[in-house]
Amino acid sequence: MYALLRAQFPSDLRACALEAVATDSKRKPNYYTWADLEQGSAKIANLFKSLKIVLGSRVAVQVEKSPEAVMLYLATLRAGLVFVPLNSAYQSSELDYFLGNAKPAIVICSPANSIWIAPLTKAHQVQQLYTLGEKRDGSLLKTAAAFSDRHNCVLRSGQDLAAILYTSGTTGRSKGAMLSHDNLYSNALILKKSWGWRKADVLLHALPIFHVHGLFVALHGALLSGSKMLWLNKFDPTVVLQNIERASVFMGVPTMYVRLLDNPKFTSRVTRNMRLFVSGSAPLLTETFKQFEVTTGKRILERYGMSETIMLTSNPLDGERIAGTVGAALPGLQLRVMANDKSTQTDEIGDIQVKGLSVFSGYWQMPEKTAEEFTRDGYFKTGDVGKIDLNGYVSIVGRSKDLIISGGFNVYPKEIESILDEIDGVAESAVIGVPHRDFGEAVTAVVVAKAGAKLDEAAIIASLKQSIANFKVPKRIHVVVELPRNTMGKVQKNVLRDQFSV
Ligand code: MCA
Ligand code: AMP
Repeated sequence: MYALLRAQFPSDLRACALEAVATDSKRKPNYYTWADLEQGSAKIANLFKSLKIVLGSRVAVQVEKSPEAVMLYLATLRAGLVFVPLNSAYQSSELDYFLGNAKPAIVICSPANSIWIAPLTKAHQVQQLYTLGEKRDGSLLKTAAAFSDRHNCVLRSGQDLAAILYTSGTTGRSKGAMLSHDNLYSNALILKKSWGWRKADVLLHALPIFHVHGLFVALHGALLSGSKMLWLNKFDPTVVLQNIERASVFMGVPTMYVRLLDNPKFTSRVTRNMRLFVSGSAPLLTETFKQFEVTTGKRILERYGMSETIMLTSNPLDGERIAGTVGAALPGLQLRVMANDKSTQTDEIGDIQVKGLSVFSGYWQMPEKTAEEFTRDGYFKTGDVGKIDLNGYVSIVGRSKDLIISGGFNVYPKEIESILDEIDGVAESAVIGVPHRDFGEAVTAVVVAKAGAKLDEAAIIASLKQSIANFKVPKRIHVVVELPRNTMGKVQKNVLRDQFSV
């Protein structure tokens, strides 16, 4: 993958590849040339090579977003190792699971977290732990500095693993989606063509880089086109607005668009140089799509994808972008909607299944789970429910998986329910997503107290914040006498959603 990206770098490596925009107005931007990316990643790749670990070993990375984190990603590919990005919000029990499952040879964490991650790496017999901070601090860069800035990319086959992306599971256990170099490259190439990427583009990159959206869709697009990036370590509408006039492409989750539209300075004037706004990871409300068009005179291009498949469908670059749809299947991908074991008719609702070049090979170390998620004829069951119209546009109308998407992050109710059920005084719980103006859906818990026990919402929320990533913590906890159940004894989450949606 690295060699293919590298082949598209501009011939003049002294050109600016990435401008790290200062989020603090007193600080100056930092400029990184293409040569900086090449040489910085070479040093880290040479450091990894010196460790003499087996090709295909995992490199688990939980760091804050920074240009050096991009070099670390590129270095992992160059060294023939497998990149395992982890959400920077994950806490100790979550990391313990990922390290136990991925069994990485190398872990890189932020300097601040090393105090609690170091004992975990010991427990999981991780060979090497390095730290990498947002300000070029930490042991990784210090150690890599002694190595050569030239490195011959280790050749891997297209089927070899390039990355494992953890995605939550319906049973509460996260599953590692295994993505090969071919999966990554084929999708990047298709998106480059479909979205008309060109060298003159400037990508305003404000997404996190521990997920498919920011790491593959956005970053690969720019690297594969030799396009410059304006790099924001965090999404901040004010900083986006200060820089948007210098950009031509922006990618975001719907929450980011809602927040931009809330800012009176977001106008057709500041967005006049932009040629492409892409939205994905969660449903974009028709209302947001329309308000965006009224405000900027431009239509957001909505697309649909998954960690297991990278991008599957896209509204067209040229042609009608239709609100409430995610566009047609991308070239190289077969998408069908199934009901009662048959392909549906036009506009008939059913389960979305996909097959194609970017579809993963399975879940890391979970052959049974993998077998369950593929049909006999090799289609992956997405767990999304949708329909296809006469023109081939796909609409997602729901999910067959019990999943909440909050601000573009996935939360599986089962995981939160298991944690709530362990709390003193909780007899049982149900976790649902309710509509939320900012996050699209808000994680909400409904709990039943044990006889005689008193439950305190604020205390439960505070204790959850100590143990799980913040975005998973319910925004509200409602205490009820009993949970509504159907005749089979199953909790009726739809009843709870109606009751607790405000
Ligand atoms: C932050 N908080 C959240 C979320 N993010 N709560 C619920 N859902 C969230 N997504 C918490 C914070 O910890 C804080 O809690 C409070 O909410 C307010 O935080 P705020 O400062 O407003 O949040 P933020 O730091 O500005 O983050 C919002 C965000 C972020 C920028 C929208 O959530 C984000 O970067 N989302 C993008 C996710 C993404 O890249 N998804 C792609 C997945 P407290 O007040 O208690 O401290 S890839 C994928 O899905 C597929 C492949 C695809 O199709 O792309
Ligand atoms: P992840 O597990 O983080 O890769 O999330 C993938 C899921 O995000 C998909 O299965 C969909 O449910 C959802 N998703 C991604 N893009 C869209 C979109 N444009 N509209 C609706 N849902 C989406």
